[in-house]
Amino acid sequence: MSQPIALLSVYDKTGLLELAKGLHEAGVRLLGSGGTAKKIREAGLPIGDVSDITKAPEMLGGRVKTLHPAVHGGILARDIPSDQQDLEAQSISPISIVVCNLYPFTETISKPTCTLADAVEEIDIGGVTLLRAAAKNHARVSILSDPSDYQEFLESWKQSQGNVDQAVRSKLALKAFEQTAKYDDAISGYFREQYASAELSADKLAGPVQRMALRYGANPHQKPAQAFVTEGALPFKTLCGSPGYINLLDALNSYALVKELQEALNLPAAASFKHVSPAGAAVGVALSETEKKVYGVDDLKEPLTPLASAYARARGADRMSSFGDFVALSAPCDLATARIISREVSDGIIAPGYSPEALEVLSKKKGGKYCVLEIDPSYVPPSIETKQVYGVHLQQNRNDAKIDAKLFENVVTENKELPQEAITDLIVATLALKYTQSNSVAYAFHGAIVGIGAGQQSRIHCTRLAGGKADLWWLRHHPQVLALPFKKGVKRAEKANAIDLYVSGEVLEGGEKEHWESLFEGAVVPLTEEQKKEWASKLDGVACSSDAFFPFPDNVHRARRSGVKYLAAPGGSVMDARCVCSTTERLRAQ
Ligand code: 93A
Repeated sequence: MSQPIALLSVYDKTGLLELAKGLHEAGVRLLGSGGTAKKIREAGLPIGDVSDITKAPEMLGGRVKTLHPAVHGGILARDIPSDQQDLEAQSISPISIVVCNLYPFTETISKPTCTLADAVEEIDIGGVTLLRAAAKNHARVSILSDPSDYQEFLESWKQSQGNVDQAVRSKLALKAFEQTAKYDDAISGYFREQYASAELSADKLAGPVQRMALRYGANPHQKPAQAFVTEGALPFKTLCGSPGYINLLDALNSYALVKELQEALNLPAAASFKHVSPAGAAVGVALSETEKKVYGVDDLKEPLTPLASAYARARGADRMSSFGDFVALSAPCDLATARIISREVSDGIIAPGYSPEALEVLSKKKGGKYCVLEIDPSYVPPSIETKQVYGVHLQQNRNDAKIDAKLFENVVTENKELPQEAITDLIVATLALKYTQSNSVAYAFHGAIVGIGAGQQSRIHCTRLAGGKADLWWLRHHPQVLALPFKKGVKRAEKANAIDLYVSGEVLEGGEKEHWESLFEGAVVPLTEEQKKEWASKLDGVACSSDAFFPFPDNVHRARRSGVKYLAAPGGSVMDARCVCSTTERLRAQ
């Protein structure tokens, strides 16, 4: 058998001499590229130059060192007769071991003085080719891409007298592939930044771009931050303002929700997001005169379009939580919707378009800094989604569960009646849960979320939280609330806060009490517990959805106290029968 050959070409020369010495002692013939061969030779070890086999000098200032059929033929040849014949015909010797690590591209580009030319020069071509070729042919070749593997490899080489286990070669090949992938990621990331990026200056924000630099991440100290896609362009463009990291989390999740709502119910939909969960979501069901008052849109000059009704409902369900929201619309924003938004404290909006008048209104908000994003409605996200937590990549298929009327066909109670309005509300509630922090419960009525209990560790806490919010929402319909004698000039957000304190019956003291009272003309009579109870009993026909089974019937009882008549939850609890039975009993009792 001919003498095995190792080809060495490393930028990081850590452990190189020990490895070369060991391989030499084990009878391996060494070949090296310029600097690598020099270092080994200077240590007194015999090593040939790559040019001995290529019969060509390194050229172009080092850009071509190992790129040659004599090298890659020697690496890629399989143990099959036709490959062996090819090698013999060209007088090429097979190479058994490749030792290679790459030019430090990432370190170079992280230097503030790095120019584009510096970065370009640091792109390793021959080394990547060595790694890939040797890793591809790992059925025969061992590829050492990490100095920390040298010692162990030497031992197995010696022990096996040159026949290292396939498992060893496979593991080494995987490592080499991971390294070239990471290296390519760094290169494409750098060029994305150079050639396909919108910076924070307004003039560059016009067209769709592949990458967008963000001021910072989830917190101001989390820098740098960016948003990008690896193919094509980002599915949205910025028409006004500059979105932050959390804005984008809200925008993309909320748009996905409204898009699905519109597809499921064939009505324009709107959502009001805060901290990556919906505070409200609704479809465009027309508002009654009372609802217009409750949602604070009775004084709007423009007639309410279905889209405007959807946003009024989404924004009005939980006005406290929606303060400073991110808005998503399923249809192009019209003037009426823009007018409602313009009066509220809000951070930004995403929609598949804007009428010129609507855009004009929104562009003036927040002193011209209101974030206005236009999403491409035809965009289809990839089916696999990956995120990284504490350095660990988590990957899953996108949640493509279809939420439509079909999902609610399995009615398990005695009462099988499920009116169309209830199906609409169940779809709204269940779809909202799909885009809410996991472990949550939502109540919906008249095509809108009226209470959502998001991301609680206990199911009954979700049900209570959502129920509590629905109760407050319903109390806001009480004639005494609608007649609260607010002084002229009290701001909308301040009114919302004052009403919230009134309906929740908070006991105020001192300065807070004084301030609250100062908002009204004259004294305000509080709602008594009896009045609240009596009013609560008037609410019926609410739909409630849960993203996991109810472990105990207490959830059913709690939901019923907030007017819930239709419950949707996955089965699977040992208490399923009890929960179903409680539902039937509760409804029969009333
Ligand atoms: O410029 S290169 O892409 N052209 C090549 O043909 C080539 N072959 C190996 N760089 C090349 N290499 C890289 O040179 C290796 O990846 C290694 O990082 C470095 C080793 O160079 P030297 O042996 O001269 O120190």
